[in-house]
Amino acid sequence: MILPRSKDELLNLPVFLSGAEAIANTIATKLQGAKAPLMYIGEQVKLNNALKNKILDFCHAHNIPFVTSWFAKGLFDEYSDLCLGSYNGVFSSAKLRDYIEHNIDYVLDVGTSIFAQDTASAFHTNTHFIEQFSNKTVVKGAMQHERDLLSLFDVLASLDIPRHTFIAQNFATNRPNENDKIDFHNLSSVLNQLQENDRRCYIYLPEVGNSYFASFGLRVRANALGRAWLSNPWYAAMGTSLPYARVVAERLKSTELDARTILITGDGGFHFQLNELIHFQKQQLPLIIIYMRNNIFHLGKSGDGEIYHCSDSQFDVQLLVLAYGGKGSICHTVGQFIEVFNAAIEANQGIYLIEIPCHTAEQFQCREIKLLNLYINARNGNPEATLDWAKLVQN
Ligand SMILES: Cc1ncc(C[n+]2csc(CCOP(=O)(O)OP(=O)(O)O)c2C)c(N)n1
Repeated sequence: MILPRSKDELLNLPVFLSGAEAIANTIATKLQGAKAPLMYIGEQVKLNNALKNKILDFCHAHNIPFVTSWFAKGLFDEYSDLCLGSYNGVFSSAKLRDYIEHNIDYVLDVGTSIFAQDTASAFHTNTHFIEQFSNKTVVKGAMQHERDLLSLFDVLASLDIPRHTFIAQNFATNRPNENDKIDFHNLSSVLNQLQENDRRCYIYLPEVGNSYFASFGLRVRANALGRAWLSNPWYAAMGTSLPYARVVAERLKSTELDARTILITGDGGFHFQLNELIHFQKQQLPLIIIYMRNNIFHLGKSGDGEIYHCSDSQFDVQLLVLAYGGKGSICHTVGQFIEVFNAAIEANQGIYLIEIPCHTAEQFQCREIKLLNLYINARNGNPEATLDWAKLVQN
């Protein structure tokens, strides 16, 4: 086997893409005829900063709003005017759905998965408007480092494409009342308000479990690390959020970026990666842990068996963080959470664990999980759920 002599040789392979002009011209013609175009960005862009920047430049040059798939969440500043957040059919917020499903007339779909994966396609509920939308151009990279997509955007940048009119949308969520119970149903709204009013970027590490689904409601800021939301997909093994958080915290420390590492986790997923905590203590890495405590493995639970009891009401997680030189608090209300969270953000020192006692009642679940459960119940033939789901989809 002949290996390249250097890394540069690998990166500079010739681009055999004779059709770039033809594709770019088609896109330009479509954009010229469109009144409300949209760029839909997928996971191929996740590890390619150059491509991400070219897409951003293109959108800014022509005033084209963009939205990511769920798998590409965390790449862009979701508080900027052109970034509409991440879209996933019926699982998206009502305001985002309304804009996308009633306004757009052309979609440029860039770097989405070759296979329609269920988490990114609204769990195959047939409610993913973009997936079914016909006036769409789909471009997927087939070369190393997406060099074909990079050259396509170079050609696009040289073409005469109009600047579109786009009126900034307001996707802000209401701030829950300070006296409300804090739980999965309002966690993302509370964090969004806090992030909106804070110039420091919160880098979120949601663990697989209810936390993963609740975190799709988060609005994230861009930062120099390139990602503000990192997680394994929901099928993947639990147990990576703390190692991911460690790498993020190490990078923040070495680059002196004014951002914060924020882990959101269920108790089950957290307990079996505790071995990582010692490194935060040894390296004096700041970390905020939002510990959603329900003493069970809740996501995917299908019975009341002992097997789901991952913790015990006697277990004192506050003493555990103390052992690692950290601090913690228990928060029952939105007001308590805001106070404790702000103090931890300011202090930016060591481990700070915010324990939120969580209820399993439906009213305290996040919107995404409620919808998923409704859909599963409808598919299982529950008559009430079938009716509710049909109503929801019609709307
Ligand atoms: C290693 C591993 N075991 C099991 C699962 C299946 N699984 C996905 S979510 C989940 C429950 C998560 O419980 P917890 O961390 O307590 O969070 P909760 O859903 O209760 O908020 C389980 C068991 C998995 N993804 N990975």
